[in-house]
Amino acid sequence: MLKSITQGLCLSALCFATSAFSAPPQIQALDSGWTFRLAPGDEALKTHPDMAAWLKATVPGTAQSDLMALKKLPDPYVSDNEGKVQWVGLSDWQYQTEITVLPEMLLRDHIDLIFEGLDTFAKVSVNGQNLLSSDNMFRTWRVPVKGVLKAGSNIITVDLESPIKKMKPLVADMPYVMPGAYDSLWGDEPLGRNSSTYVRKAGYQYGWDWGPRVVALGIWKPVKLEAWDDARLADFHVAQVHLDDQVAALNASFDIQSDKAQTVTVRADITGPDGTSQTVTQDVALFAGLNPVSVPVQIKTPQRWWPAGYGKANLYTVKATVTQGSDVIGEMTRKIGLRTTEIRREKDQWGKSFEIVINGVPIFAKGANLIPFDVIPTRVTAAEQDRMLQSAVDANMNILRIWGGGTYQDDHVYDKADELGLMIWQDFMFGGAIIPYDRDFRENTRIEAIEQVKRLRNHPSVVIWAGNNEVQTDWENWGGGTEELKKSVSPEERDRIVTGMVRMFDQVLRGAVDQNAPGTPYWASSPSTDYDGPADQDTDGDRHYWKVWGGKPVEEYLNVTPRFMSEYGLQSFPVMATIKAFASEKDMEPEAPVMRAHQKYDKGNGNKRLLLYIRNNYGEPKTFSDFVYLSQLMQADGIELAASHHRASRPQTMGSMYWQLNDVWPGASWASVDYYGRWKALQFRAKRFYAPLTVSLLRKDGVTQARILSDLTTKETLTWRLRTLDFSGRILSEKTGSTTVEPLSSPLVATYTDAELLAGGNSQTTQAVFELLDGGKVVAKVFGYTGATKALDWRDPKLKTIIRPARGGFDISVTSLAAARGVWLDIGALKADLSDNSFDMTGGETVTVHVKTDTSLATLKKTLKVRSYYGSAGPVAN
Ligand code: BMA
Repeated sequence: MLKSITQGLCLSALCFATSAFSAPPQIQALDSGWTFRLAPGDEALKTHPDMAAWLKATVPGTAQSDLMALKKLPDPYVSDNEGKVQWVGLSDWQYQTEITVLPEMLLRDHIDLIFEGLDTFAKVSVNGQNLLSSDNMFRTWRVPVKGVLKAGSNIITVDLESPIKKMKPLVADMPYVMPGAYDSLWGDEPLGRNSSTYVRKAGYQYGWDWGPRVVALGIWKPVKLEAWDDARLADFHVAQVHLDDQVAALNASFDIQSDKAQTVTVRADITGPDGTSQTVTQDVALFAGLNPVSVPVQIKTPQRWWPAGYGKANLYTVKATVTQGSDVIGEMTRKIGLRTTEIRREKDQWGKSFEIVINGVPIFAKGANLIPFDVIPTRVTAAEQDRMLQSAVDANMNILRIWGGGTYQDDHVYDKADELGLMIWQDFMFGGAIIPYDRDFRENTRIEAIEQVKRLRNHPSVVIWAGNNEVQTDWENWGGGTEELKKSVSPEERDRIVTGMVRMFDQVLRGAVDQNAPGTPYWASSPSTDYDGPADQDTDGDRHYWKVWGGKPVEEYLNVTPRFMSEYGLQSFPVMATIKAFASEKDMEPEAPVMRAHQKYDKGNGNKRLLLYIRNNYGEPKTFSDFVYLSQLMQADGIELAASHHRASRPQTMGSMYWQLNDVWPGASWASVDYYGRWKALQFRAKRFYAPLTVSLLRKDGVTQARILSDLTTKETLTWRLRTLDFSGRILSEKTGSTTVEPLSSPLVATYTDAELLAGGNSQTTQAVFELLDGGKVVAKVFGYTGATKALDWRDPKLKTIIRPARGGFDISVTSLAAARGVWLDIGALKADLSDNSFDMTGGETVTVHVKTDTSLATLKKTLKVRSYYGSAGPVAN
C-alpha cells in the first residue's frame, strides 16, 4: 500500500492517515541519546566498578574516545599512556539508546534500521529482540524493524564484544596461525598468534610500526532509521560508457527496490562545471524486487576531470529523482568526473611498463601513501582531512595511495580528492598478513568489497583499485614466520593457502571491481605484477623498496630504477613543538622510555636506525633537538634523492610514492606531515622535487648529471644556469644553456665530473647550484656537493632574518653570510604556513619565505628561530 502523511495533520504524536500515495523515505538519525557501560559480568568491572553505570556516549564513536571524553581514560598519545588504555579493547561494552518513534512512521510499509559501520563484533537488539550480529567493520548493516518498533519509546542495544577476547580461544585452537601481523607489545596475545588476521577490522589498530595499539570498539559510523513504502531508491550511480572530445556517453543507473509491479518515473538532472544543465527522464515499469534501471545520457563536448597539474578537476553534479505522479519516492545527488583511467603495460627495453594513463595522457604519479588520520578514526574532523589533502596538493602531489592496513576513508576524503584533482590508488583493506582461506572469510570480504566499490565508484579520483598491501610479497619474500609456516605445513595445505590468496585477490576482489566499476583498473597487490609472475620486480609492475632504511646507504636509491615505485621511505621525528605535546623535558633523549614508546619501528629500537642514517652523512647530533632536526634533514635529503632519480628516469619509471604522508599519532615515523598537520622538512622538499617543472643534480660514482624534469604537456624552451661557488659566495664558474624540453620528459642537459663541478674549488668548501630561469627569475633550484654533508667544512652562516608584513601574513627574509645547508625556520606551535623551508643557501644570499598566518608580528618575532646544519653535529665516535 502506498501511503504517507501530510505533515500538517500531525498534532504532536497523533497523526491520521488521510490519503494513500507515495512519499519520500523518512530518515531518522539515531546519533543522540546514547549511553554505554562495561558489559554486565565483564572482568574489567573489578578494576573499573564505576563503569557499571550507564555513561554518556557519542555515536559515531568508540569506547576509547567516549572514556577519554569522560576523563576516565588517559590520552594514549601522551607520554607512555598507551599501556594504560589496553584494557578497553580487551573488554566487552554495551551501548544503548532510547528512541522515540512517531506513529506516522509506523504507518509506512517498511522501516529499516541501518548501521553504516559497527566496529566489529556487535549484537544489536531492539526492545530486547536480537536482530543482527556483525563481524566486519567495513560493511553496512540494514535490518527491517517495522515489526519490532512501537510508537513512542524504543530501546536499541548494541553489545560489543572485545575482538581479542572473542578470537583468542579460536586462534589458540588453530594448528597454526597465518603470519605477517605485528605482535602485540602488551602481552595480551601470544607472540606469533595474532588474531587480527582473522577479523575484518582495521589492522593498524592492533599496532603498527608507526602507531600505537588501540583496539577500538564502537558504533563507528552513523545509525539511522529509514521508513519507506513500496519502493525505495537503493542506490544511484553514473556509469561512463564512452568518452571522447565530442561526447561522453553515460548511463544514469538507478537501483530501485520495489514491493510490486508498478510504474515510476526516473529523472537525472545533470549540471556541468560551467552551470549548463540537461535533464533526462524515463517511465519505468518495475517488477517486484531490486530493479536495475539505466537511462542513457549524452554530454556534448565534455569537460574532463584532470589530475592536479594537468588541467581542471571538472565535476558534474547529477541529481537522481524517482517519482510516482507528483510524489517523490527517492532522491540522490552524485558528483562525477569524466575521465578515462588505465594502467598501461607495454613491453619495452626495460621490461614491461607501468603507467597510470588518464584521458590518454601518461601521468608521472607523484605522491605518497596515506595511512589513517588517527588510531581512533571517529574523532577525525573534515577540516583535518582537508588540510592533509591540501598539503599533498600544495606539495605538488597528484596521487595518494590509501594503504590497505587501515580503513577505507569516509566519503568526504574522496569528495575532497575529486575537487583537488588528487588521484587515489585505493587498496582493499589487507595490510600484509597472509589471509585465511575459508569460505566464510572470503564471502564476508566479497560483500564488503562490493559495498565499498559501489560507494566509491562515482569518484573520478579513484583511478586504481589494488587487492592488498604486501600480501603477495609476504608470501614470496618476507621469510621469517612465513618461511617457517611454509616448511611446517603439508604441500596440500600450502596449496590451499596459495589458492585462497589467488581466489581472493585475483578473482573475488577483481570481480567486485570489474562488475561494479568497469573502467577502473584492478591490480592484484601492491607491489605485484598482477599475478603475471613474482611480485616486487624492477622490470615489471610496482615496487616497494625498503633496502634503504633496512640498512643500505641512501645513495643506493640511485641503483634502483623500477617501473613504478609505490613505497620507499626514511623515518624522522616530528618538530619539537609536536614532541612537546607528548613528552616532557626528562624524556628528550632518543633512548628515554617515552621516546622509545613513540618509536614503533623494531619495538622501540628504531631510534638506533635513525641514528645510523644520521651518522652516515651528517655526524653525531650534539643535542636532542639537533637529533630531531638532523632526522628531518636526513629524511628530506634521502627521499629527494630517490624521488628525483625516479623522475629523472622517466619513462622507465612512471611513479614515485614515498612512504608515508601522514601520521596516526605524534611520534617518529616515515611521515612528511605530522599528526598535527605540521610539515616536516620532507614535505617542503617534496613541494620542490615534485614541482611540475624542476631540476635535478644527481651524483653517482663521481659524476653529476643535471636534468630538467618537466611534467608540462607543452614543449618549452628553457634557460638553465649552473654555478660553482665557494662557501663565501664567490663564483668559481658559471655556465648557462638553453634547452628545448619536450612535453612530459626529463632531458639530461649536462654531465660533470667532480673536478669539473668543483671548477678548481676545494671540495670541502664548494657548492654547485643548478637553476632554471624564466627571464631573470629563478623558477627552480637545486644544490650539489661532491662530499657528504658531514665531510664539508661549514662555517657559521650567521643567519639573519627580517620580517615584514605581507598579504595574508608576513615575508621573512633570511640572509646567510656563508653557505648554509638545510636552513630551517622554526615557528614552534604557531598556526602558520610557510611557503618554503629546508633549503640550502649560498654565501651572501637572501631568501624570502612567505608566512600565511593570523598571528601578530610580535608573536612571530618572538617565536621564530632560524638554524642550519652548522653546529648541529660532531664527529661520529667509533
Ligand atoms: C611498508 C608498509 C607498511 C609499513 C611500512 C614501514 O611496507 O606497507 O606496512 O608501515 O612499510 O615499515
